[in-house]
Amino acid sequence: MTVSLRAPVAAVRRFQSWRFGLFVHWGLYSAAARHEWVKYRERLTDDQYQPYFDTFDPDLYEPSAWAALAREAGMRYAVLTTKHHDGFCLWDSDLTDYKVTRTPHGRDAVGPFADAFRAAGLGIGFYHSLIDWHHPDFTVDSHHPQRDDAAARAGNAERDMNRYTDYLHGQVQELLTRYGDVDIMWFDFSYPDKDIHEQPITDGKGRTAWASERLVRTVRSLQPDILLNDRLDLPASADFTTAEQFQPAGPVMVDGRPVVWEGCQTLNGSWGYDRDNLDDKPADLLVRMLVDSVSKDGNLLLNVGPNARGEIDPRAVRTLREIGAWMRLHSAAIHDAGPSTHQAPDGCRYTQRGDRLYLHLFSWPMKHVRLPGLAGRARYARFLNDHSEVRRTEPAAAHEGDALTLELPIQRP
Ligand code: FUL
Repeated sequence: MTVSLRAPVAAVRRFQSWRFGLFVHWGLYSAAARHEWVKYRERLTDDQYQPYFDTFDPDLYEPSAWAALAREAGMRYAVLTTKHHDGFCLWDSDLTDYKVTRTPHGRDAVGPFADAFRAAGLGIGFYHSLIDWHHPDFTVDSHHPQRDDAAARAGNAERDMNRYTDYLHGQVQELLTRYGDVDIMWFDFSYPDKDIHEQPITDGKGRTAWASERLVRTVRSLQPDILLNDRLDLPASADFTTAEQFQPAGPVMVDGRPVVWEGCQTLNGSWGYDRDNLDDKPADLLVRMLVDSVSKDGNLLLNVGPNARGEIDPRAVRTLREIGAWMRLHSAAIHDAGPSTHQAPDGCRYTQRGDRLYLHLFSWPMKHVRLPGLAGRARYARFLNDHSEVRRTEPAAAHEGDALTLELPIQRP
């Protein structure tokens, strides 16, 4: 049997129709509450990190509340960190004791997540770190995670990567056989240094740590419709490209062709719960990022970092609700929508769904907006928030150009 490295087109289209999703970074680092990279950044030893494991007791973990909030925000899918770089597993893996069922919580956390989000009608994805600061066959030591570090990487020549590969593949199999249909497998092997990114980690015999092609074949044979992101060292398997914390200038191109892409954004620069970081992006900026993404044919995966009790903090809740208030009235311009072939005027974006063109004004102009190329093209114009008519003026004569002019009220709706 031959298994394609790519997801079926219908699954990719469905993913694109969702447009807006929730990213959830949750793990032991949520207790440290100062960034999910805390172990690396502060060079914490395993012993120093251990208290977060010994006390992990998210007594308020209620994924149906997360799912309800995601729905309210107008999101259509959610991606959970099953294992982040620290190696801690949120499910009851048979392959390690470094897992949620050995903490005071004592229960699987991935199953309830999958059930709650599916029950709310949302798609689900699993983030899974390919690098592992806890596994003895992957890390040099916990002070020295193998990332961006040539010396640490050179140490790999002495290693046998097979044990780590077996572990990784075995864990992915667990995730893809225990929880029903999974829509997205969001692997993470991302190195800021592009040169390093392009060279897979190998041992002395040239074996890569994650044997990507075999891994992808396993994933696809277990879940034929699943989507994979582009963070394996195997471009042929990427169903979508990831833009991390930036808005691409236009539709994302790879080798001169537009590709499916998903931007991922934090609320405040940290993916994990970061208690003292008040650098929150306001909801209206996040709405503009969402609109901008859709206008460039992308999705937005917006992150929250629940705290160690399992709750999304009140500031994040407020932001998501504010986005939800906008989505309640404007989601027609987002879900199932995509870019337009029309060129939006400066400071504006177009999204389009069928023959409906949605104009998004990032700043409120003085009374009029001119839409080049649209003279004679619009049957009707209205606001989305209240379906009130927007009066429009066509050019009176050919020499007046091809712009349609909309008349706007003084007060921004
Ligand atoms: C990065 C990771 O290192 C971050 O911690 C986060 O998970 C982000 C989405 O991907 O590469």
